[in-house]
Amino acid sequence: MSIDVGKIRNLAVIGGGGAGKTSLVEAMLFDAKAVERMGRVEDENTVTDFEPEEINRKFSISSALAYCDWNGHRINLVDTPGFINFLEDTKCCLSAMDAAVVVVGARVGVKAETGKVWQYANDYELPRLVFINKMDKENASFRNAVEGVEKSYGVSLVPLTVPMGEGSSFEGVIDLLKMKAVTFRGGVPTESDIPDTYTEYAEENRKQLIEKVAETDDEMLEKYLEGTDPTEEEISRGIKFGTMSGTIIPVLCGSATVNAGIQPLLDTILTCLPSPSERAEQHPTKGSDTKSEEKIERKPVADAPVSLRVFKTIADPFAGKLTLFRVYSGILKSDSNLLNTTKDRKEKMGSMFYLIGKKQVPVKEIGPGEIAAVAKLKEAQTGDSMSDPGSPVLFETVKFADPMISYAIEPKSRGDEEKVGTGLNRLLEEDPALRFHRDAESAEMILGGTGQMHLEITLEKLKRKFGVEVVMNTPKIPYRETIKATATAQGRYKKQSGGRGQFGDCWIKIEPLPSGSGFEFDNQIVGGAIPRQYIPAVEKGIVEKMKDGLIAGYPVVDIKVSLYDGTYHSVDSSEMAFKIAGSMALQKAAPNAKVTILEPIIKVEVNTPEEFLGNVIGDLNAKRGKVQGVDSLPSGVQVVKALVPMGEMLTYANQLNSLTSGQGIYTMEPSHYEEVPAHVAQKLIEEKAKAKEEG
Ligand SMILES: Nc1nc2c(ncn2[C@@H]2O[C@H](COP(=O)(O)OP(=O)(O)O)[C@@H](O)[C@H]2O)c(=O)[nH]1
Ligand SMILES: [Mg+2]
Repeated sequence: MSIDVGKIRNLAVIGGGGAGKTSLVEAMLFDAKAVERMGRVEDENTVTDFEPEEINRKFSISSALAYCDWNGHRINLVDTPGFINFLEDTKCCLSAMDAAVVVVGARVGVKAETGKVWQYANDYELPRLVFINKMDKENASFRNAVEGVEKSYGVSLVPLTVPMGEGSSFEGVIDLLKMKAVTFRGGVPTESDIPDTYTEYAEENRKQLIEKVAETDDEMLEKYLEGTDPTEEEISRGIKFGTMSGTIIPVLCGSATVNAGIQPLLDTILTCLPSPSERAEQHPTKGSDTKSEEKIERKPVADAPVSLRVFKTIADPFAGKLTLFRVYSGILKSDSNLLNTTKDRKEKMGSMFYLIGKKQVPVKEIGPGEIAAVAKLKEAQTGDSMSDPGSPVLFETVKFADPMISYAIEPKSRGDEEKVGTGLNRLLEEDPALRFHRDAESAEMILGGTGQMHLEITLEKLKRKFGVEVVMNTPKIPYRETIKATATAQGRYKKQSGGRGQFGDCWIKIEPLPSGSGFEFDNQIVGGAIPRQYIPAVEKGIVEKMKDGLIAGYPVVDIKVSLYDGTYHSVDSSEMAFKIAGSMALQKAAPNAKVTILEPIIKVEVNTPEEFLGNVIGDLNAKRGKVQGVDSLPSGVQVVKALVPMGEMLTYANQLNSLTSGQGIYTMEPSHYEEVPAHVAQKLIEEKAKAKEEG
């Protein structure tokens, strides 16, 4: 029997690296008796950090699933990575969930990475709770952490629990709905009356809670202002309604590692976050019928054709591939035949499981709104839709960011090229942020990803899973070329000795276009100076030449080419000849067009304690960066925003580490292209010339 859709909660646990997501999932699983023992990240035995690369580094690299049952409900959890290098996976898993729990450390508060995942949750319009974790840590401050979230994301949080004491005097939480104290002794929670010392504090906070809830409903607010408090039921309903519509974001607090404040969190997940059907009412699952091409919606009901979407793939060289998916409609039975609508291929669903970390729990039927895994699918990849072949539906999918950085790689021992290729292609299946290709010209293997650390870990996995060692060579910066002046030129290709001749002749004008415009081709030939059938050939020749670059071998962008004159020969002219003429014309126009090189500029956000602010800014300036502004968070953390050339940021992770004694973190995203300074341009042109000489 599949699980009643009204009794399911699907949520991702998200937040910055080190906030305590993995520990929080562990505590929830333990309290709900899904595991017998509570593991610790330090002891390398948590349920959701099980890959060797995660265990060694003591942080999550890849999302992991788990589930528990609480008060007759099934809670499906995804523990996600928080580190900037691994957020594409987080983004994709979030797309399959109905809600998020955002974990924030009570001492450190929000970080640059928290902002990223918060934005993803906004993009999917996900209802969310905030959990302020690590209340037991020295210098923990519930208020600072809450204010940090409110100020950074422009929201107002509504505390449902507040701490009793902070840091070493932290003894538990007050549940403001039940008006009870929940303390913990040796990890066991005990509910009791609120101690006298905390009564006033509890009442004050409850009053604020009621006010904020009343504000969500005119009728309730009117009654409240007249002196009638809303009933318990009205409060609960108000919070749920507010959370679902995003007007309220509840916040709770506690400590994952001492198991404090976790049960109120589990309760709140049931009462405030939506079931798959509630979510679907507000946020329907949209797709298109691949037969009729009509836009359709799929509702999470049992009595409907099956449809699902794959949100993650795990590659295992021995056990084969695991495909993680969510069923959006109908009941999926093992061994049924489905159509992969993304690939238009049929596939049989073999044996299916629920996952709790790496443990697989076999299951025969998966109902609507449920999350599960299936082994050894051949075709299915992350993002694919699958459905009943009779009612094919293709769901909207997640768009992944382009890689931030690429390196040329090569196997340590010659002859391992094929092994590297096969292994990496398998890893590509499980990692949507990874890109791998062979450069057509140099035949080099190019590996692209979110940062140096991402690629290093990928190569570590390649070695562990596929037994082949690889070294990273020079990073590839995606420079571009463009022009700054208008120029005209003739391209004339003539070969008329012996056999059939070749003749093509064209005149072009090239002009700069605004940044980001790409390429425009304007055919101004009138009166047949070049016959119509040869004009596309001229354009083709120009486009090919643009790919090769004009001065340093980088693709040319943002130019307009007008073809305005030419001549032809009735026998010797051919498409080939005009293509060559087009490419010659562009090369000949180059010297007068002031060709320059553009470099990618990256938007960087650095978080650092105040004492290192000077170091960080000085270093960004030395990297030709432009600091746009500095904000400070309530926790004292300084947020520096800057625009910096990508070429200067390749090893920033390590540099920031030493600039800030390991306390700084950063996020990056591509911004735009800018002209490189003359000395950099010179260097790139020389490199190209040298590469040409060496052949
Ligand atoms: N003192 C204290 N440490 C915690 C708490 N939660 C997590 N930690 C520690 O913080 C570190 C990061 O925790 P982890 O769960 O891996 O964070 P994640 O990166 O968000 O998954 C680990 O050393 C945990 O033991 C907490 O509530 N109190
Ligand atoms: Mg983790």
